[in-house]
Amino acid sequence: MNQTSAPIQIRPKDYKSAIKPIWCPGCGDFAVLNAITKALAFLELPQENVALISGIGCSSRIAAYTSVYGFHGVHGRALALAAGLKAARRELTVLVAGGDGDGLSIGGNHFMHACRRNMDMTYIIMDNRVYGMTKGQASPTTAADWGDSKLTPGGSGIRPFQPAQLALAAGASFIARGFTGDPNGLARMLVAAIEHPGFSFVQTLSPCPTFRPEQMNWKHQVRAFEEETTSDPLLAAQRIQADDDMSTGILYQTEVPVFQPGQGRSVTDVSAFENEFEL
Ligand SMILES: Cc1ncc(C[n+]2csc(CCOP(=O)(O)OP(=O)(O)O)c2C)c(N)n1
Ligand code: SF4
Repeated sequence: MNQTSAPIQIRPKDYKSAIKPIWCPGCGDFAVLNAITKALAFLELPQENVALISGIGCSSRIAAYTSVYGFHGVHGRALALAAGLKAARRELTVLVAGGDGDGLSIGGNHFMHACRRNMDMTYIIMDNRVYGMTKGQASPTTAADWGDSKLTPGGSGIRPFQPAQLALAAGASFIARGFTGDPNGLARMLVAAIEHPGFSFVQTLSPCPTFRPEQMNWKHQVRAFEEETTSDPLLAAQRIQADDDMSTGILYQTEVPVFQPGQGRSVTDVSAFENEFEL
């Protein structure tokens, strides 16, 4: 008798590793992990065709918690590592994840250039507006008056970035803001980000109940962006500027040539440089 075997369906849990997360109870990062695994299962991407690169921080531990290829890298250097990987292995789906400190402070320069370079990858900033791993210092997305401590008496006194505004100014072609309180919405957003050709930026509001317990109220403050996604950068800039950094949705999406070294370009043989610089 002919046996027809049903196709093996890949499930979100298949993308999780055997390592149990050590995030604090209630940390938003659990929901980011779930959203990533749901998005990968929806897209039916084989584990061996995906890589998740991260920096350093509580959020950056995420690479170890998945079963796809991973690299838990160096603080602020996840995007640089990812760019190198994508240049060498263009067939891989490359995801990058880390904290607001990792991506916007020490890694801020890499972020700007990743936006304008537009290599095909998805970057998730798990934004808790604090340095969680190092016990609660102000980050570039922390309000100026938050965090009265010996290090920052009365708060840092420095105005925060709006990450979406920064991404737009730097030339990102896909800008979204998600929330861990809506993991299914976040998963759908990640599917759109992964499918977008080019650099997709997904700022994810991910509460840190340990150092910012007041963020547990985000579920009452976060709302969906009222407008449809725009491809007009001026309109996007106005909307992002007028927003309080708490509205979720795909804010901006446009088509820009994707940068892939070696694709459609001539590649210089390194030995040619040796001749040029010979004394
Ligand atoms: C080069 C370097 N500088 C500083 C540190 C210390 N450090 C580790 S994690 C971190 C910040 C973590 O904050 P964030 O990136 O926002 O992630 P979270 O822990 O909040 O998820 C810092 C400053 C480091 N590991 N390496
Ligand atoms: S310190 Fe904050 S960011 Fe880090 S695991 Fe705990 S709740 Fe999450």
